Amino acid sequence: MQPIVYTSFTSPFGRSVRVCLYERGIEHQVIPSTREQRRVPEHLARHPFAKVPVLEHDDLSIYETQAILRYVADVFPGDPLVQVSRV
Ligand SMILES: N[C@@H](CCC(=O)N[C@@H](CS)C(=O)NCC(=O)O)C(=O)O
Repeated sequence: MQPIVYTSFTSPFGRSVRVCLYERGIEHQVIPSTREQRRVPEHLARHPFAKVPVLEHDDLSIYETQAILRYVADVFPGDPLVQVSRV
């Protein structure tokens, strides 16, 4: 199943998720979420703090950007998304 990203188009957190999916070459569906839509029970079941982004993939639903980015990096193979340089 194609991942689904619930986000708002102005969200820098949502953009991070989309950039990582893009870097991995993963097609995904974006569902824009307004402030009002984030407060309905369906969204609160996805994100208890009524925020975005949320990633749904297969039977998994993940919130918190760092957790989503780690999931994307782990599940979709590719080059490292983070490079640590030591000087
Ligand atoms: N700690 C969260 C922060 C997410 C967050 O603050 N998202 C903002 C959009 S950039 C949001 O949903 N704000 C809506 C609100 O607070 O009503 C994460 O890292 O994903």
